[in-house]
Amino acid sequence: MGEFRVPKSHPRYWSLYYRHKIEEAMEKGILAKAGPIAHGRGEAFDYLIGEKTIEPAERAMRAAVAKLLLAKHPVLSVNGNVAALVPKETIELAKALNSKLEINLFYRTEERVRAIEEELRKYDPDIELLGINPTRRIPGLEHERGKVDEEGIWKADVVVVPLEDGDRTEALVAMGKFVITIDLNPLSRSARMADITVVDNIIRAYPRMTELAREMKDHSREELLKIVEGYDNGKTLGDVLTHMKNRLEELAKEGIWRRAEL
Ligand code: PTJ
Repeated sequence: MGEFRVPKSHPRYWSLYYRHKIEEAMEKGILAKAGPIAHGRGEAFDYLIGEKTIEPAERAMRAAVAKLLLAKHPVLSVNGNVAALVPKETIELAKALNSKLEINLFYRTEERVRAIEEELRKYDPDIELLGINPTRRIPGLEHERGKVDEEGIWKADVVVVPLEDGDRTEALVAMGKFVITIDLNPLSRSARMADITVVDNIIRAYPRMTELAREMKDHSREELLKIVEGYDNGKTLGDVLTHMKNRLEELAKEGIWRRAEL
């Protein structure tokens, strides 16, 4: 496997670093063929928000963590892109939230499930992983795309489905699940269908959600409920679009030509 040789001084170091992670994951059989396409789309939207966590995302993360701490049976879903980018951070977040982890794939093959399991076990060999032998089906989705674990997503009251296809998000909402997604594209179907949408790069969002979970775990039920009830996903998505519009307008006014710091 090729080594990552780009010097840290490169202005796009982190972008190239995560691309390398995507390439490596492809070689290890973790990623779906469509994985790099999804990654590229994410990168494009990250440019538009300014490659940082914006206030509407922080607001969504706070509500998401509150809801997950209140949940009876929270589940974090793991797909190929998530295992490629944030394997360790996913395990840390699951532990901070006391949540189950389920490998759940849009393009499911048993080889990919095994490759993802192997990747996650590098960071914790004893971690409980669901989704290896799923026995249930999400109603309305055909065979491979709909498989879920009886003890995981099937039973869950709150599910986090990051970097997810919109059709599946909608099917989970129709099953009565409270659905949280992480998606850099605020216009995607997933972003529009979920109960809470965190428009941020999962690379920034998961570590921040872990911090929030540790900070908020001693909050009372009432405090957590107040955060969830005061949250409005429609407003959050609108605020993300306004952020993008304002940012582009400001850049257009100030000029971007030969501005190296952007
Ligand atoms: O591993 P599998 O088989 O479950 O397949 C995973 C992919 C991602 C290929 C599959 O779920 C898929 O096709 O998803 P979509 O419909 O391309 O949606 C993925 C969404 O994630 C897009 O809206 C991207 O903008 C967004 N995205 C990509 N990378 C990131 C991201 N959002 C947050 N952080 C990222 N790093």
